[in-house]
Amino acid sequence: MGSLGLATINLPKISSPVKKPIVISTWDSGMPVNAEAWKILSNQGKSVDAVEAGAIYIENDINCCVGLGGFPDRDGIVTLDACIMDEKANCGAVAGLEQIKHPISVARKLMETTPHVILVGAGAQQFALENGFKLEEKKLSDDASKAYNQWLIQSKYQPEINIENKKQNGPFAPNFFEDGTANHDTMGLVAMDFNGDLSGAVTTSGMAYKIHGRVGDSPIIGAGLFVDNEIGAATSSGVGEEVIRICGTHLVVEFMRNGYSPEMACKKACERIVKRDPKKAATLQVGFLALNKKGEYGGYAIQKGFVFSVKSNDENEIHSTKFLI
Ligand code: SD4
Repeated sequence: MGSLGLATINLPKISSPVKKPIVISTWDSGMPVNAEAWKILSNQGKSVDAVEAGAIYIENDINCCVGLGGFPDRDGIVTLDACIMDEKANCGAVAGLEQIKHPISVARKLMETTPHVILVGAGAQQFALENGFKLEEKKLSDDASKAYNQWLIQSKYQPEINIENKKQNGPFAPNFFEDGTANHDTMGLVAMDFNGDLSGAVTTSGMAYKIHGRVGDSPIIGAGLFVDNEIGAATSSGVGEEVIRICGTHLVVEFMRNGYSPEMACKKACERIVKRDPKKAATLQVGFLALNKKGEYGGYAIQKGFVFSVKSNDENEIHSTKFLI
């Protein structure tokens, strides 16, 4: 009984319905990636299958800077990073993988058939070959080769902010400039399926002209990708070293656990990077993208220009994020 002697009525809590299935991915190049993932999600398939399918799609595109069509390191070698994580926190990753077309599927194979989480370099390639993946020719795509030869003239490692977004002729136009500067369209995607289960995948050739052997955030669980099926999932793009320093996507998920919306959680992670070294942060880009268990999503970036793609039953769009600087 209440203080006025009235019976207390337990009103039902009003909450918006969970938006599912849904897939969100980095950059405008995420649109066809989402479409591929959607084929699985819309048929009540599993989110882990959907994110892998999306990553495979973009790894297949030789004109895109993910996968073997990507830009090389400073020694002229394309080395690939990828990871995948499912709703049970199973995860697998490969780093510095050469001459294998689908690093995301090698990562999944590792996740599903071994007790390990990360394989690197020659060991990752050996594992891929032992599991039936084909060794591809050691060759740069025409675009990558032109850009690399141009870059060699100055040989300066200087990641360009948002180069992914500066392409003039559509998502899959050549991703480099006259002077050979280029970054990469890291593809990170997170999805929730019909059951409400979350998964994520990331695939990239990493920062162009990196030191041979350098590993970015993309294949590091908790940096480039994190999934907690109780809370949400997050992925990142941009200068990987900055993301690794703050365990970026794990941090984003923890902020969501503490009640922040996906957008605010991404914002707070960006602030963490800027706070450490504001001067340096002004020269680089990092963007985060997050999805929570309600199907709410959001992103935030250090600089202007980070965009992401969303596909659900009522949306098929590119969104730009807010930014700090
Ligand atoms: C890396 N985070 O290797 C990646 C690069 C990237 O869009 O996201 N480019 O550090």
